[in-house]
Amino acid sequence: MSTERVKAGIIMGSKSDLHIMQDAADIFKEFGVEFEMTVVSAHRTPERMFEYAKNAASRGLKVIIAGAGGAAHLPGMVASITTLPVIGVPVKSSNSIDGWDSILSILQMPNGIPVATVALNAAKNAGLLAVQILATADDSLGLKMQAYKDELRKKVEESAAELEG
Ligand code: C2R
Repeated sequence: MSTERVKAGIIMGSKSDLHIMQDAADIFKEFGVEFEMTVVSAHRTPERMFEYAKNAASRGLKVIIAGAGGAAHLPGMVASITTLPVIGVPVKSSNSIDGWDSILSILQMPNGIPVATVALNAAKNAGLLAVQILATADDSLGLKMQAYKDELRKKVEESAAELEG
C-alpha cells in the first residue's frame, strides 16, 4: 500500500469521515510529510483492520491517525495490534448521538493500550501531533514546527496589539 518514504498513515472508519480527516492530510501536505490515507473499519472489515495494523510498522509507518464516529472502536483496536503511536480522532458522525459516544469510545482505553485522543473532529490537531512525533527523529521537521508555532504566537500578539490600540 505504500513506499518506504511514507511515514504516516491516516485511516478512517468510513469515507463519510473524510470531510473531517482531510484536515490531517492538509497538515501533512503543509509540512511536507509523506502520508497515505484509506478507509479501514474494525467493525465492517475486521481482517483488513488486522492486516493494516499488523503490517504498518514493517511498511515503515511511524505514526497512525485513526478517525471514527459513533461506536468508534477503530483507533483502540488498531492500537491493540501495533506498537506504533496511534492518534484517535473522534468524529461526530451521522450515527453519533452527540459526539460523546465517539469521544469516550476512543478516550477511555484500558491501561496498556493508549490512544492519544484529540478533541471532537480535531483532525488538524491530530496532524500536528503526528508531525511533532515525527519531528523527534527529524530536525528539519522540528524547525518547521517551531516556525508554525512562531506564526501562531505572532498572530496572537498582533491581535492583542490591535485590541489594546
Ligand atoms: P457510515 O457513514 O459509513 O454509515 O459510517 C465511521 O467512522 C463513521 O463515522 C458511520 C460512522 O461509522 C463509523 N465506523 C466506526 C467503525 N467503522 C465505521 N466507528 C469502527 O470500526 O470503529
